[in-house]
Amino acid sequence: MPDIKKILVANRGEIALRVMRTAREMGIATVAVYSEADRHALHVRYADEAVCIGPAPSSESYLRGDKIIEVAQRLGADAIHPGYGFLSENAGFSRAVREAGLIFIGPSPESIEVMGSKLAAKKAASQYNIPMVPGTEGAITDRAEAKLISGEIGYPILIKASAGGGGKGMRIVEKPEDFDEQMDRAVSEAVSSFGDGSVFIEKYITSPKHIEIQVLGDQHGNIIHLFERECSVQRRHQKVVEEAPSAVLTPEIREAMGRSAVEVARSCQYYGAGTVEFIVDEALNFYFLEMNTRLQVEHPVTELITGVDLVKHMIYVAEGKPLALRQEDLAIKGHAVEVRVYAEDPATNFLPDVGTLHTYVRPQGNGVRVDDGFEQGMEIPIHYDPMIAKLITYGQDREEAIQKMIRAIDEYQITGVQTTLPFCRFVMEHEAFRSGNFDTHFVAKYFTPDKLSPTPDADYRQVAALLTARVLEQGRKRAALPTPGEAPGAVSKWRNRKN
Ligand code: MV4
Repeated sequence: MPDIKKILVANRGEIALRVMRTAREMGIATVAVYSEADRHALHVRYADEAVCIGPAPSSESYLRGDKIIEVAQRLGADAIHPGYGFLSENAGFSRAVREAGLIFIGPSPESIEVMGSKLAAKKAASQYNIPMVPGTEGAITDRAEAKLISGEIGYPILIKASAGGGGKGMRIVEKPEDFDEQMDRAVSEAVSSFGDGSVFIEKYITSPKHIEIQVLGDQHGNIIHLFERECSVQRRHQKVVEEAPSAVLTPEIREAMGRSAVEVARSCQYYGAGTVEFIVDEALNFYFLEMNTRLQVEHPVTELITGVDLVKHMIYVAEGKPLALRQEDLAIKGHAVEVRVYAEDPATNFLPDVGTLHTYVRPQGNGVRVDDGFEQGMEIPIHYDPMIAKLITYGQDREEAIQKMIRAIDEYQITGVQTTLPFCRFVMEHEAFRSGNFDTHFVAKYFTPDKLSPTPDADYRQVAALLTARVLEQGRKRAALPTPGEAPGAVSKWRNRKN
């Protein structure tokens, strides 16, 4: 394949800028596409050329693969980078890009398809020696048999939708008596959300950490990993804080997870950048859950601890070049932490708070990286994800990275919208986070809005928060949504290992 000379970035915001910056460093021209809501966006200004592709709703702009391919062809781009979200994990788009004679900077449509189905992914992975949570082998067809298997696995079990994602279509079953009811719910939720009622069963790991491995493959069968990211601090399946490396992995487990992740990638002949997601229990047993076939939001922490520009290598391998990195040359140096700064109000149960950035002053200095797509005076559109920025700090060790993060959060000046910065500061200061002794229940277990340092209009906010919390609580009771959590006072055994 020829070298890429011009890349169209089929995305917006910080990730569009992130990709264009590396393209520019490589002497590659850039094309931005944008919606009517993004006319003044930074990614539009940064690009060498920019084309409006439609109205604000993403279904009429950033999800219009046909229009985007047409623009690429008309402007003579030879490749498309999809970023994350939008069309990034759409096998049909990746196929259409290729059929149009363009390079898709990402994996093959076949890899995307296999990993897009949890059952297909597990089936592919089962051909290799990859640890997986005990459970049913395929989709459940015989309920009596499924109940029997659940008894053998031992309750609690988890029913998962094969087409599910982001925690959607998941049901915990605590005891055999609840099996039928939860199964009915899981199937009907899977049908209504994904149009696919296939579900399977796994043992429910009650207090897991979410640890994922970054992988990178070329089109010649070479696959490497770039160590782990710890992403356990989430709320409602939305990651809030990510870091690399994990505070609890030993070098041996790290290596075993890395090897397993490479095998998962191999099981679908993966090339490009990808992420293999594991859950890790308190005894540090790890289990493969799923694979994300895109560049992830939190990729910068991996870049900081490895010194590798992931987008640059995505471009190389998309050109058909062999991997320019060898596993044995990679090592972890230092520690990186990322927090996601959202235009959401932590005092009102994280309701989106979009509006104009009246003040917007980024933190700076040693060890601070800000990936964002906004400037002071700009408006955050309501049409898209309300993430304002990713704030990433890097230090010689975990303590230093966290101290830099607290300093950077305090330097960050944002007015006009409420942000998750005070919440991120709460996490950074929390004893459980500091010790490494935390799991995916961190936010549910420890966070209430009264834990935030007071802001000038705290009184007003607290009243609003109480009202909102009450309304949401009523809503949750009505919908009888599961609130996965562990027994109050349960003691977790995570230890912050110093490697
Ligand atoms: C699990 C699990 C416990 N046991 N599977 C949530 C989203 C999807 N990626 C998988 N998820 C989980 N699968 C078994 N067998 C707990 C979760 C889970 C979770 C995983 C990672 C990060 C945050 C989470 C929050 C709740 C549940």
